[in-house]
Amino acid sequence: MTTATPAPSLNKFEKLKAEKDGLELKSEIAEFAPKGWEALSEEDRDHRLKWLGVFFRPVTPGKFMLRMRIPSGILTSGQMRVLAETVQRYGEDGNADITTRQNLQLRGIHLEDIPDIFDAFEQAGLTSIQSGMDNVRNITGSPVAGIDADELIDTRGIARKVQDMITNNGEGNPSFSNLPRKFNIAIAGCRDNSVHAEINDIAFVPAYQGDRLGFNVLVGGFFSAKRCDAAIPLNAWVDPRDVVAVCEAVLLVYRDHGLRANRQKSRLMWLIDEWGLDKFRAEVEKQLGYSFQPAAAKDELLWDKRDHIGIHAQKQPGLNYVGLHIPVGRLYAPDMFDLSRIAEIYGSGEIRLTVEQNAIIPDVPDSRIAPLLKEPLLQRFSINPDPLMRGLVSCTGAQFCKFALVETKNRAVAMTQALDAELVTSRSVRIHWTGCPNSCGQPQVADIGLMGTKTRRDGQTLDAVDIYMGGKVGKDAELGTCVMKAIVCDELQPVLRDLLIQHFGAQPRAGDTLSAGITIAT
Ligand code: SRM
Ligand code: SF4
Repeated sequence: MTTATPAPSLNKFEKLKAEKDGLELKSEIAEFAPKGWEALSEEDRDHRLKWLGVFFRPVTPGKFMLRMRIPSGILTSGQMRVLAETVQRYGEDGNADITTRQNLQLRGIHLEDIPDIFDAFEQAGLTSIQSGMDNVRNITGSPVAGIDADELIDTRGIARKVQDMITNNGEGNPSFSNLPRKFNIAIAGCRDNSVHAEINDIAFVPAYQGDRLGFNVLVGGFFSAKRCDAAIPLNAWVDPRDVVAVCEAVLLVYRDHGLRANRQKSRLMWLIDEWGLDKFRAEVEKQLGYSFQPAAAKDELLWDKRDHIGIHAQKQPGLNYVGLHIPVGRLYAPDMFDLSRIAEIYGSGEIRLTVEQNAIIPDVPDSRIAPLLKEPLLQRFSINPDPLMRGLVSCTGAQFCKFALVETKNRAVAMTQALDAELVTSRSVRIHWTGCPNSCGQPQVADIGLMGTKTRRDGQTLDAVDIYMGGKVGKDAELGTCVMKAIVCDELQPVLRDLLIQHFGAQPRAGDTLSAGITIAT
């Protein structure tokens, strides 16, 4: 396959990629790692290493982050143990975070240890290859694929094959290492759109064509600081066996024709805008070598989104999956060892991750539920969290991310605990925090989304958030919009309290009174 032709006016990143493919660092790492991070060129340190999934963190220089690839968020207890050992042995002040793409990021890693860590990953069937910069991100799929009693299509194998195609079975694939920008793929096999199909560059959602079950294809969904758009129908129906080929064709069209001059206008939707959907579709068909069948008239996303927390009967009689709430996805090495142990003792040795940054233990026999519930880990990783904590999601924020305008994870947990303590809420409310307009914490899909910003008052710069509302997930998903600007973080809790009371049926606990009301149009 040929590689992309760079656009005539090359921006900094196009130049960087044209000068040297980030994947080349793979064969060089054994040589440069022992010299330490200070010896690296700025381009390799800050950017090219991300082709190997190794992220320099300017907030904690010398302590790198490793972003894995875990298709559908499914890993074995053995793999989780290798990741736990990595954090324990090599992570200085290390931890791992479950991400909003059903993935894991490990922290506190020194460059010198990366070759040994990669050897351990290879032996365990793990990879972090091509997980950052202008590459395809973790492939998301239903977290209960293969075990959901109401599943339509088991998407596990498809997601894995898509990853293998993109990464050349984890070896690294120069065919897809120079995309115009990042690229997100989601594959939904269940009725509840558990992958947020609407916010991916390509998404496959289940749909019947006559009596044949396959997928309708959506394209162009994305969030960026400048623009956010839900994916639009490509008017194509795809047999499950053709998903890999369709992903490959779309990626090749995007690679070879995607806009590269301005990185703020490089995501797939910008190409679709420029060409129009009909031309885009025709180019993908040309690449595929056949015409798409038109989309099925309706898709099968008929349910509200589930969060998978709690105990749920599987399609396999006598077995259950148990969803554990992991507050804002934060794990430490002992937690990871414990999850591995629990998955082996009570389940089949498998662990699954969700886009809500939680974990699922599948295949727990009815008879093993009671002893599992007595495990000390379940005191912290509850199967029945408080209603507001249950729907909490947060991006990394200022603790590790240089783009962050505010601290997110710790603040999110503290404020949510306080709100759960002062309010009685009969339903879970999905509150998503994101530290900056890049929207990694997906505030636009939330009931209440909080996007970090700064505001000036009395000559001081203060941490603040813009508030989003109206995000609808599951069937008929819609993106939320900004309803309030620059609420100072120190004054946010009463504002959230009022929103929860006015819009989500929360009640003050006995003895509390309503604070001065805030009214907003949503
Ligand atoms: Fe993100 C960049 C973290 C999901 C949109 N994102 C970053 C970086 C790499 C910036 C950096 O170098 O510091 C962040 C790393 C911080 C760190 O140390 O953890 C980062 N993004 C994350 C994660 C970890 C948030 C989380 O806590 O879960 C998620 C990792 C997913 C994964 O496993 O691969 C993450 N990022 C997302 C999502 C949500 C999604 O995919 O559903 C989005 C919005 C959807 C989208 O991309 O269309 C998202 N991240 C961005 C953007 C804006 C992209 C754009 O087109 O402008 C950036 C900045 C960029 O790429 O220039 C960004
Ligand atoms: Fe960092 Fe901003 Fe993404 Fe949060 S939203 S992880 S602060 S880039």
